[in-house]
Amino acid sequence: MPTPFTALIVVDVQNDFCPGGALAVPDGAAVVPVINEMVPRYANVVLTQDWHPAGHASFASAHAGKAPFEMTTMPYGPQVLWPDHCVQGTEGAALHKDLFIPQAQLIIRKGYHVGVDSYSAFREADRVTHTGLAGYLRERGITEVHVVGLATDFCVAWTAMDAVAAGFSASVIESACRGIDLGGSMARAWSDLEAAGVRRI
Ligand code: VGL
Ligand code: ZN
Repeated sequence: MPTPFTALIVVDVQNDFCPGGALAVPDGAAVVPVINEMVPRYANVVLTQDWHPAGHASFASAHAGKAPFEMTTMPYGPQVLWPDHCVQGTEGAALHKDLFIPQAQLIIRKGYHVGVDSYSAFREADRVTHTGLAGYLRERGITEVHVVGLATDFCVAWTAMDAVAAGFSASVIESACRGIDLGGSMARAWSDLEAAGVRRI
């Protein structure tokens, strides 16, 4: 149950991650009514948007000879290469039209540095550049986060694990998430989440 010190973080419920989008998560739009229904129980709600400049380094199209879903090595480590998605200001980067969260207090955008990906809403993939979300939550007296949205095995999982790393208690609400499941990434995400102390609701 949320307390007055719990924030719901709604991760990347954007057109490109829904059926018909550039990086569609299977059944991704199914999270929309589930999230709409839970939101009134929260005093604090934060949304995130994956928000890449054109030519972003996480796009396969930015790497000669590479195809989407292949791996590459970035200065900060291994990186999955994705189809072009969530380009700043495009319809694909917009929130799903049926997501209804008028009381959301903050929209945090991430992945806007052209050379660095950011699955986590707290910390970019270089693991040192912070987005400011932890400071925002802390200043508002929030101690706990519930994480929902897309995709379970990437942005949801990394956000929940970084929430714990930043000192918050964190839960992932499974019925309000859907995953990509690339090469066993769903099973790995759930075991990493458990090991990090994230609760699975
Ligand atoms: C995501 C892959 C690339 C996500 C974002 O929202 O899970 N996945 N960019
Ligand atoms: Zn992305």
